[in-house]
Amino acid sequence: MRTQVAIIGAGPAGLLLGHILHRVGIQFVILEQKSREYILGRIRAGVLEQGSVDILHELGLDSDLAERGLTHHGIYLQYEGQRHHIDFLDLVGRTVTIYGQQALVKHLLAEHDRIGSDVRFEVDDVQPHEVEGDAPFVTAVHDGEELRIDCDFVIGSDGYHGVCRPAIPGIRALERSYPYAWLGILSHVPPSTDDLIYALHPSGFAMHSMRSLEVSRLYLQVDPDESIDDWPDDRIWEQLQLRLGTPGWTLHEGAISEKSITPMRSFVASTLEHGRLFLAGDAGHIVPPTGAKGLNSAIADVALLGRSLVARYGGDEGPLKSYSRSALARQWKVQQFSQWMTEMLHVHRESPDEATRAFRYRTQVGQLEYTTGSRHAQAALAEQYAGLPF
Ligand code: FAS
Ligand code: PHB
Repeated sequence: MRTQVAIIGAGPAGLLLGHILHRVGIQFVILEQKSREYILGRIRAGVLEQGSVDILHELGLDSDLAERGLTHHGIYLQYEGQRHHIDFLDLVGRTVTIYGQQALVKHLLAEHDRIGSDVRFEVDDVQPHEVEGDAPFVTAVHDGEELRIDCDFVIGSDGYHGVCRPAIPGIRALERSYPYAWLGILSHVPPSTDDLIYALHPSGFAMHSMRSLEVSRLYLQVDPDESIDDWPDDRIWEQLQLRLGTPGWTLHEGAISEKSITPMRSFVASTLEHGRLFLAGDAGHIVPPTGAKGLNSAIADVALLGRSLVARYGGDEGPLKSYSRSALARQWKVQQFSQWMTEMLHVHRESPDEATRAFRYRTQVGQLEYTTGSRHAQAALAEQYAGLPF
């Protein structure tokens, strides 16, 4: 078959790009290795930047978001038993919206079904070919049938473990890992807070987020090699109560419906392009979730890439030629913010020397005291958390 753009991966990046192309009549196909049920069941991010909300609105894809999203004016930073509100709306005139990635993927896919998009699930052995030339193609196996899809462009929105990044010769990745992980739970109990709480505690980082006014999403810092089997529900709640507790405040507990441990690492590819192949989202970069930037970075890439492809089909090659450089420049600013939030809020146990660990912890308390005491520092956090311009 022939199409104009072959999109590999039906995560938020691939699904959103398909909608951008559809609006201007650019043909595409989306090839996904997992089943429809699998991608609809993935529980991941929970916060949309203002820019992400704006692009969904611009594309007419925000009806569910408008109904179920929760607008938050800021976050709380907590340390040494004190909880401080950072008011984004007051500081930078922007807000964030709590809206689970699972709900976003479900809505984007339902809209593809409604417009009759060609989205294929359980596709195996997807491979891009001849992307250096002007007639690339993709091969794959679907329902036992070998596919060849001739196209103008191949988009690798196939995530960190995808096939597209490795298809770029000589590509390098700058990366780092963190000596801790996040244990996340979903609990069917109304949130005990209005805005998200990020807490530094001597026992470790903890966070109170949410998915709705009925469902709470909470996280605990754990060691990267820990097993979820070592964390029965009562131990999870005991640590959440310890790390999030403040005088006069109650953390309401409930049944835990999902729990998992996610490692924390960062990586950025040296390029997001090779000939007619372009990478977007986790295929090109990942960040630790502390700054709520993973999903939003994928959306930012796709907003830029989508506009660049539309310009290219309109005869202007400029935006597409600068896509990789522009997207990576924005991503490095996101990386430094995510690293800053992560290192400020997690307990660092790497050093065997207790005095070194104590010194590190006190400098983090100093960072938090400066940030919560300075309107300028708060504005810098607000500007980055609510989202840099696309
Ligand atoms: P995705 O990984 O979502 O999608 C890629 C798609 O490509 C997948 O569906 C995959 O099956 C498919 N694919 C891969 N290889 C393929 C192949 N060879 N052929 C066909 N299809 C292929 N971000 C936050 O902001 N906050 C969070 O709290 C947060 N928590 C996370 C927890 C976990 C466990 C993980 C893994 C990520 C988390 N993230 C979080 C980051 C996450 O939200 C990503 O940034 C987001 O999913 C990126 O979207 P995509 O780039 O579309 O990649
Ligand atoms: C979430 O709700 O899953 C969430 C929110 C903010 C973060 C990370 C995760 O920084």
